[in-house]
Amino acid sequence: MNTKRLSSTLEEALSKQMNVELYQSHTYLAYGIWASDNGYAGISNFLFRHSQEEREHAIKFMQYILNRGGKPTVTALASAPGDPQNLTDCFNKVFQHEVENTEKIYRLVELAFDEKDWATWNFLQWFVKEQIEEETLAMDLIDKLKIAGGDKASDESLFTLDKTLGETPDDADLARDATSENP
Ligand code: OFO
Repeated sequence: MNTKRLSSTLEEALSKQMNVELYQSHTYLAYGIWASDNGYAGISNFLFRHSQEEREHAIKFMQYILNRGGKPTVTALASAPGDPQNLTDCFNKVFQHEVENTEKIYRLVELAFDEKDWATWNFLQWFVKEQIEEETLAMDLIDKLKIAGGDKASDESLFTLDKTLGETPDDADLARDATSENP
């Protein structure tokens, strides 16, 4: 009896996204190594944690495909992108990676919608919310660096920024959780 509850198109697309998440993990690992090598212990800690999160995203896709009777495929990963030129470049690239990933998630949502596969559509909503958080987090990185003085930041403000990012939580506050007392 066929117990597969996913179309082959969605099975393949979700499996592809699992590998995209692994590549994101790969990328942040590489950026974390670059940051650590440049003496930014806090920023590298932030990026390593983020790399772990991306791996967890891949596991969610893997598990969902398996739960629906499909079989994901782990493919070869491309090399991680080269080292960023500086912190501004690093944070801009993190933001860019997240925006590109959001677009991929939206395409999957569209596909699930077109197929009227509401289980998959529902599964993907977790990722839609997650991407709002991740884009917010990446924008915060850019803002914090700008306030510290960007590429011309003093050693002292870079030291503080690095320390702050080492302690920054993995989740960003979302608009839906804001209240008038705590906007
Ligand atoms: Fe940073 O994104 Fe996964 O989904």
